[in-house]
Amino acid sequence: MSTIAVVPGSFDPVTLGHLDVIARASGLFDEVHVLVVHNPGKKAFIPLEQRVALIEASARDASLPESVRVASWSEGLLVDYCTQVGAKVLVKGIRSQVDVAYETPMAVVNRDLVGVETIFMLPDPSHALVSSSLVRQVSSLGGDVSPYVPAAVASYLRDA
Ligand code: COD
Repeated sequence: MSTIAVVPGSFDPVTLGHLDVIARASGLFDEVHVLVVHNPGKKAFIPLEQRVALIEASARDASLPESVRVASWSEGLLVDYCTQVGAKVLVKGIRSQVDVAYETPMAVVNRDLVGVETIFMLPDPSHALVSSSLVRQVSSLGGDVSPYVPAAVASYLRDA
């Protein structure tokens, strides 16, 4: 039976840190579903469909395997998606103790809800300080974000 892992996030926008975690996960699991989750409590910077398209373009440019798929989810629990596709694992990137503190309760609840396990993965240290919010801030103020994001995202933000 193939093992499916879900890498969820807002990906608003996808960064080189996210892409590093997705690439590492693709080496460990038969299928990796990168799931762009709509958070109704957050005002999106980039529309959901565009975030999906940017991850698809970035995965292609990085020559990630076809086992990496991109989807979006805007109804209900994250684990409902996992149940729907038969995924047993969530992969979350961890940059610091702050991420551990934020992610740990969610990991426990997700396991209680449907038995999905969460794996914490460390990015390459060169990407560990990158966040989507930092990219949004630099881009909004007219700065160059190309060191932090895939080329497709840098180009989208330049033209936006
Ligand atoms: N390097 C490595 N990992 C990174 C980096 C980086 N530079 N930047 C971010 N990450 C990790 C984050 O720690 C996170 O694990 C993931 O990448 C996604 O990050 P973001 O910022 O795109 O997304 P978030 O933090 O807004 O998370 C959105 C989720 C939907 C994943 C989250 O809110 C979630 O799991 N929600 C669960 C909703 C639910 O079902 N709740 C009920 C039960 S808990």
